[in-house]
Amino acid sequence: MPRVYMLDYVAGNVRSLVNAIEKVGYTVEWIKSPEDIEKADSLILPGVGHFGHCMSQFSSAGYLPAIRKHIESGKPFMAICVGLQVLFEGSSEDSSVPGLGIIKGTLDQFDNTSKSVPHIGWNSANTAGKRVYGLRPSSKYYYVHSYKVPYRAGELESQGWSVATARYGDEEFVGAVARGNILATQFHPEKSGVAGLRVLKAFFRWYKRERGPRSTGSKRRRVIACLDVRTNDQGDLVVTKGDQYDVREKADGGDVRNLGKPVEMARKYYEQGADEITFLNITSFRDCPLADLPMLEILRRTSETVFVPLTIGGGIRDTTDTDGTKVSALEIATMYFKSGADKVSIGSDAVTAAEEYYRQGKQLFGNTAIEQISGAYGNQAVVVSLDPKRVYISKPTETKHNTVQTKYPGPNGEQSCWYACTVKGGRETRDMDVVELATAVQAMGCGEILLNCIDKDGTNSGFDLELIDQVKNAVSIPVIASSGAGNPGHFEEVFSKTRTDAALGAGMFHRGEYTVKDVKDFLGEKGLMVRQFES
Ligand code: 1PR
Repeated sequence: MPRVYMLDYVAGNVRSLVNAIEKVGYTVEWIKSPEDIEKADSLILPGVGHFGHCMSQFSSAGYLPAIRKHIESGKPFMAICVGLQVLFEGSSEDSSVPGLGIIKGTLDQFDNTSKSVPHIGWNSANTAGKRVYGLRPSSKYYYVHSYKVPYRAGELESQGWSVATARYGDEEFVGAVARGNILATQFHPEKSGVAGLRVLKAFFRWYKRERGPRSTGSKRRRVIACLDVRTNDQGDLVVTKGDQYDVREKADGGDVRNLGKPVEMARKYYEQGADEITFLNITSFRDCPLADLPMLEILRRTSETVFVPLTIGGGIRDTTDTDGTKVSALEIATMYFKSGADKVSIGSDAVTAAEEYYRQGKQLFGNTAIEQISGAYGNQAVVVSLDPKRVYISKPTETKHNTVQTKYPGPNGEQSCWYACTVKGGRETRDMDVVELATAVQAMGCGEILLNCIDKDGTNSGFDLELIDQVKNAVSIPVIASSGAGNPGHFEEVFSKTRTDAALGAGMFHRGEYTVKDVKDFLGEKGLMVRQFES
């Protein structure tokens, strides 16, 4: 297989990119020093994370002159996400560090007053009719970023760049640029299903032939399939599903419900058109060395066939390995990212961190798992999973917590409730409500909230719209509605009645009652925009 060369630095999920490149027929050779760049006849700059962190890493490892030289020599060069951003002159994400300055212009942050930031999801890369590396106006590509290059018509074009644009809310930004030997995408081709693989294929086809490209030329609802994974009584890692978090069969000796194998099920949902796959490791297995965690192998195998974003949750906290070594949450997250995850999801540890945040008068010290992981990999890589439970009260003044006037009265006719946060899979309830938790984790650098609901989990009775409204109104980061989906109509309901950014289903897919495609077809029929799966 022909080879392409990729820069090896701490840049989030590079494994998925390697898998995608292999999928389109090439092998990846790692660049480990500036001297390697000189010898390489192509260069791929992957990137997830922080502009300043990324530039400082290149600079301290002595890569900057070699990257510039490579680009100027006319050899093929491809950059992805932060890789695109560093080609510009600078970014307000870190104004103390200049970019490479290959392209004129600077980045700024999306405005979050009327939309969720980061911008996470499927969007266009519109080339206004020009042919640019397989980009199609009808295709959707996966974006995850807080900073963007604002698009000003004609500006980049006048410097010879072909530009593909996208719109988020009322902001138009640069989705991809190409000129001569350079292709840079703000979206992740390796996470954009067949449309993304087509871009990689087109770039590498051009690269292989060593000739120029033939021409240099609103928001979609995300449907997520979630797999709760745990070890069953026989010691096998299985997909399970609870009713209000109880995953044991009511009969048959109360065994852990076994609904199938994680890797195979993830692939099935990807092929049905899932926009993302989430694995929640619902019991933390700590009886083997961390490096041998079975979940790492599951991620590695899943990322070979699943080309949409993967999130992994469960057990992400500072811990002690079986040999007594202390291992930080950041190190655990790094293992997951290296194995193919794009995001990590933190549950119990986020509640503990939020309690400390309030105890310290809302001060941040940079030492929580959320701050450390988002500092290294960007806030889009950190999801916090909330496991709230309804607490009914007869009137709002009875509690200090943020309450909801509910349409669904409690057992004694109570018309108000608040949502209490829980830890350890709902086994312990804390004196903190969801609004307090969501706003605290947002301040720490969490980029997205996975909003479960213990009362609704496994009930097939629809999402808790009151809970989703309360949290969505409290934060500016994206919210994923979870728990209670029983049919495609529930997805339509949550998307049309709340401002949720994504919705997740589990049991209805696992039991084979509906496919992800059924849900997306139904949403499409109802006039809601969804990404269609391209085969
Ligand atoms: O606390 O950081 O180790 O993370 C543990 C993670 O495991 C948390 O994200 C927590 O939500 C999850 N978890 C723990 N115990 C359970 C359990 O079910 N016993 N599962 C559990 C949470 C809930 C959803 C589920 C939706 C949709 N699963 O992810 O998929 O409710 O279900 P439905 O559509 O069938 O209603 P930490």
